[in-house]
Amino acid sequence: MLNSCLFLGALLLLGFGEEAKSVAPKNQIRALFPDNFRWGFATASYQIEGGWDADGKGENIWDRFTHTPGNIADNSTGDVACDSYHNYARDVEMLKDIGADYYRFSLSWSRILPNGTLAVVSEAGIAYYNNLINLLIANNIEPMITLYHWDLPQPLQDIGGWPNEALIPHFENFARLAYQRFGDRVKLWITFNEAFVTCMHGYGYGKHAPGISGEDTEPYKCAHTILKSHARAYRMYYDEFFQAQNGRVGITIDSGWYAPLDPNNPSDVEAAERAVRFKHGWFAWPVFYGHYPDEMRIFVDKKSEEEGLDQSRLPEFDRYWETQVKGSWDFLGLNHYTTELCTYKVGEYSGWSQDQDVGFSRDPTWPESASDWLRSVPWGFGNLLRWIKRNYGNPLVYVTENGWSDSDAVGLEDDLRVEYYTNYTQSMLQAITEDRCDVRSYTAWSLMDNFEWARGYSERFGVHWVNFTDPARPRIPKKSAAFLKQLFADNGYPGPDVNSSAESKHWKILSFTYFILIKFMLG
Ligand code: GBE
Repeated sequence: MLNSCLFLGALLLLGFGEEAKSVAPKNQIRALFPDNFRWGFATASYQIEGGWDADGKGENIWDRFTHTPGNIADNSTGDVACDSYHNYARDVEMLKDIGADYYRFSLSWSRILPNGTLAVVSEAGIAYYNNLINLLIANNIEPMITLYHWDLPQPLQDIGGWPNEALIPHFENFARLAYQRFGDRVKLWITFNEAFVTCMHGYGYGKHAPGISGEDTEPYKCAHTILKSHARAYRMYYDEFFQAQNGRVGITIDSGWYAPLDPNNPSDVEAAERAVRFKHGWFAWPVFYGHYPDEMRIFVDKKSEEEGLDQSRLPEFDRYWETQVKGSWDFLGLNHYTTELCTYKVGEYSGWSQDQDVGFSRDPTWPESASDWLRSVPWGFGNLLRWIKRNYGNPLVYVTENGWSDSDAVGLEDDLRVEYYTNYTQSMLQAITEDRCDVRSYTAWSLMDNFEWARGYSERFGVHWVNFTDPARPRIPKKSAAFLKQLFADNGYPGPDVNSSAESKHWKILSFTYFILIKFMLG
């Protein structure tokens, strides 16, 4: 009670508001996360492992895509990447050094099932993950597994990929094998990472593997298959494994925060709300409620009709699938990076990005990263968390990614990343402490620099520097690694030593005044 009053008082003092654009200077306030809050790092198989054809691994869509010239900014591939296939022990050492509670990594489907199906099971692939899992556990770091982080086996793309519902049983088989072989030790499962990106970038814009452009219908079909596959993997865990393994299964959904360009213009306010529903709601609404958000249904149905189609481009779940998909979560995984401004703008062609009638922009004053889509807008994070609380009934949230990119030139003194992590974790802390959002863990992206998809190695997201020209792929901690190590150890911002400095006396008096005030207000 005393602690939370002090914290509230300090927040009042610093003028935190719903859209506060500045945050407390770090280490000035005592602001701690709940005692059971957990900290970790994330990576993904294709981005770090390398060993693209090692020990019988099959070809996946990212192997095919990067081996086709012209697809990747710097013409690089993930053939070697961080070579974590050989360096995983070093990865665990870094996690240990930094004090991570858990490690979120993904399975390469074609390392385990070279053809994507149960026809061939690679024991070498399974052994790689067993070694990693065992070493993590030996070091008291909990494994959190993402089953699918974008690297579909090529043979499954050859039958149509995610727009084809034939993939549902294939994913179910892969998930079952993973539960069978790792589930005795792994208790946290994420079925899909950012299905939005798989569907829009892979099958809509064509900027990610498999490089298909078909924005009008393909992403909607892709999302539909993925939601059904997720639901099957979730239900099957409860039917076949939960009793023996007692783990938890969720899905990771990505979303920015979408704010009105002009908060005093009602159509901008509506556009922003529609944007969150089209982005986060596309996947989360079915998982919580069994159907797509009403706004999506109304907009896409209407446009499909105007286009003279005899059925909507947005598919529907029948009764059976509605009950399968609805409630298929134990926790909500959230990847959040940035914010965009929204205004009403009539769509120009057919497809998800135009169906919502929203025009997007960024405030030029928002600090820039090395990625054109990523600006630092800390208050957007808190607003998204509060939106999630309001719209889904305060679900248990694990933040499964959040991070910042810079260029090679920045090197080890990554001050902007430190600033980003400071400001974003404080915005999250405010949502937890003040607004009671049920967020229980935070995962930084990423443990180390890695293969940034279509951007190759030109954008670095790591808190460890990786030298990609050295065959040994050495990793060196950046300033941000030291910063997060301290943050994890302190479980927040412990503030100045209250017994020593003169400044602290001033804080004590102010906090006490607020404490009395709040106590008085609360009766
Ligand atoms: C996440 O995506 C991913 O889960 C993770 O794998 C990734 O490394 C990390 O964030 C950082 O990006 O040339 O038009 O394709 C835009 C975050 C691609 C959302 C980048 C795809 C941001 C969606 C560039 N975007 N990403 S291009």
